[in-house]
Amino acid sequence: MTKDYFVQQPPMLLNPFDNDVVLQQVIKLFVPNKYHQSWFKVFQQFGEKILLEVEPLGNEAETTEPVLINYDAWGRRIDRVQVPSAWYKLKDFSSKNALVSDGYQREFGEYSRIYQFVKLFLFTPSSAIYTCPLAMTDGAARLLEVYGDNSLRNTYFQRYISTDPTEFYGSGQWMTEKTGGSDVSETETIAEFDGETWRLTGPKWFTSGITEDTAMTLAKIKEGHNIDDKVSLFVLEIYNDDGEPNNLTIDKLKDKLGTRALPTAELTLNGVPSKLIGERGRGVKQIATMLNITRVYNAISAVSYLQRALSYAEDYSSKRKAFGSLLKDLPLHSEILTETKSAYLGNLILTMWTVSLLGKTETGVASDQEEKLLRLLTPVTKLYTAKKSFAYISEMIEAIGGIGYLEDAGFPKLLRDAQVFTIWEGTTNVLSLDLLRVFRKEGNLNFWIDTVKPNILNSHDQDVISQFMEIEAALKSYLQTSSKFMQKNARNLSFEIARFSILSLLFENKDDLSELEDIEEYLQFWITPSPEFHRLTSQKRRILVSAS
Ligand code: MFK
Repeated sequence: MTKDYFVQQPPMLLNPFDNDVVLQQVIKLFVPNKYHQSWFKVFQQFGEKILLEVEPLGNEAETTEPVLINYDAWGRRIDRVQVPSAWYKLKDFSSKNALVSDGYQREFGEYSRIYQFVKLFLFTPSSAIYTCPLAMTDGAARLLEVYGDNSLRNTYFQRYISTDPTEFYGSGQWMTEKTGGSDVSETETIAEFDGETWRLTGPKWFTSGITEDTAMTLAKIKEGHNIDDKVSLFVLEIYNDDGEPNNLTIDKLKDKLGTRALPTAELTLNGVPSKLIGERGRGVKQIATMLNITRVYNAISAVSYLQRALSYAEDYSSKRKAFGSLLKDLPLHSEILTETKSAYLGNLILTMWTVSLLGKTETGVASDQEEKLLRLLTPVTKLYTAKKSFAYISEMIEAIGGIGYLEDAGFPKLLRDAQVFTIWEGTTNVLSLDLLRVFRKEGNLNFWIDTVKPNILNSHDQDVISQFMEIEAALKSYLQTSSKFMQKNARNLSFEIARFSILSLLFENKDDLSELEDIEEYLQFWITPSPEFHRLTSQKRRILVSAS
């Protein structure tokens, strides 16, 4: 008879809303009491749907990766991207559950974006990152809301925000070309008017959401022999009425580190019929509207992935024994979990602040200061959450030990996917430089200092106050330095703006967060000076030299 050896109980995915007290507390900070009960009921039920519907679809999509079939048996070029039916079911689920629509129906006024983003938060880690097409669709909707004419608003916009899967359109965002992922002004795609429509010709190099319906893209307008210096913005339909690629070839699917269920293609446009959006030559400025939405999606996705890894590691720590104790009772193991939870809380509260400012701005109730804060916090939140998410997911995989490293246990996917959050929608460097663009445009940083400083001073925590004074002085000095010096320090600045924004939010809401048992420890984590703080403050002499 064979002996029954020990088999470890695995960590379980539980209802992601019910089991997340941090999320519940943070939501309460940003929305009025009158919504708490009814929203929480919706989120609880939505959490059940995630377990019962989305998780199986996501798993199915992950196990059957997209395939590109360029030719049929007869040698005809067909360029068909084959994805499992689960991928389309995720799309249907998204429209039925109003994952884009909620942000535009605005049932809860300025709070509608928070409502929407909580649902996206719950959806994302189970969805095989179908959130990526949703991000682009939402960004496309916002573009048309701001820049679209009536015809575009009555057609594509209505479809992007539809809750009827037979009407719903998803959109891609085709910016990247071989000439530039960051510097999109170098685009080689040309737009020519043929008397009836604009026709686009050129290469597109990183086109996610190739199975969606439309795409927003950039091209330079050519008239006769003249080609514009600046890019313009266009919308196009990816497939024609017969379901074939619409005057374009799909040349290759990217072989990516993560997000493998999401088809990302290389394309050649061969005269794709397109519509011009907004003003000619203002493509970069206009598509930035879309980027600012997708960057907030990036942040919520990064934080949701971090939460998923943490929830697995926490559950595991209450099931796994080592050295005579459950892992959760081992001081060092528990310390790492607490540190990760602190990171999660801080990143979530920062993201929700940004989401709340987005909602206020879009519904016209934001003050001038809040609009400026949104512009500043969007790149900062995106870059910060991406970096922290990847680092702490790695910690949580380590906390699960050897099984954490196994593909068939499901954890490595979290880390592989999370790497994209640092690249997609702009790298950490590009976003740090975007912060400098905010400085240049806004002239000074007083609107940020005026917002966070009172909360820092009210903390009566001398350590935090003196750190803030140093950062405030450093920031003011930096604004006087050379562009090169500022660029070199842009990451340090961004990271510290993120940390002090989080500290400000935590101190402002400390009493309301008191239900979180370890709130003092979470605060301490954020108070501890970061490497970026040391880098910024240890360079005062260099600042003076650079400024002189
Ligand atoms: C989820 C899975 C994904 C699957 C895999 C994907 C892998 C990754 C594939 C990729 O390729 S991701 C890379 C995506 N690319 C980007 O995110 C673009 C990164 N580059 C930037 O963000 C640049 O900053 C940007 C192209 C937006 C601008 O560069 P420029 O050409 O130097 O812009 P410029 O001249 O400073 O600004 C032009 C106008 O836009 C200015 O306005 P004005 O003309 O009125 O002065 C700017 O103020 C405005 N602007 C720029 N960024 C803005 C903005 N306005 C508002 N918000 C912003 N963020």
